[in-house]
Amino acid sequence: QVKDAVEDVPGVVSAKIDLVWEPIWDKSRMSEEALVELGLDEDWRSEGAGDSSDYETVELYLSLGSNQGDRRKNIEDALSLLNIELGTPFKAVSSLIETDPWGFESDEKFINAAVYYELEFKEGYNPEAEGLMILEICKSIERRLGRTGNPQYDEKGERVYSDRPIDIDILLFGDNKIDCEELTVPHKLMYERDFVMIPLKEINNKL
Ligand code: PH2
Ligand code: MG
Ligand code: MG
Repeated sequence: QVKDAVEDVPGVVSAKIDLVWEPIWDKSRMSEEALVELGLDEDWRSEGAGDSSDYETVELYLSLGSNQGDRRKNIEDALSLLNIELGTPFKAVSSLIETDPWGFESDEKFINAAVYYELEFKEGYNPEAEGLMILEICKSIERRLGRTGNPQYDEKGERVYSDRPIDIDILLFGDNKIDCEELTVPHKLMYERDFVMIPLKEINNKL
């Protein structure tokens, strides 16, 4: 179990926060009328899925982190919104672990988690375009949950981190390699970060 696995990992305070995930507005539980009213009736991701063979399933792994405000609620809200925006409920979510800030000084500890989705894309889809679409979904949810400001860099061009209500990062998007200005997949630093890898391996220990 994760709880045993993380005990000796530096920086990981505890894995004893279990996720109580009560969907606030889980699409699958809403009536057709409610979906239409909220404009959620059209599944932009799973459109056409299941009825034809020219769609493929692509595995998406995301990392979630919060060290400001009601951290657990921020993570749960992010999951609810991701389910809606990605058009499908997640297939797996990790435990929530509490971790020390990595790469910057802060008194506010993080709660971190990982989540796994299976998305349907038309064969021959453009990974970069779809990756950027997913990135925009993540960014818009971050803003909606109160994240403000743009990424900051020091004189050397290194990223300077700060406290945040929510951070949603794309870790893996199928086998796709994306390297453009806005997005690098697989996530550049994921394998160096216990706060990413512990929840991720809990979902899939082959990663
Ligand atoms: N995210 C960062 C920088 N440092 N440290 C922890 N413990 N958890 C995070 O999610 C995290 C971090 C940049 O996104
Ligand atoms: Mg991050
Ligand atoms: Mg980020």
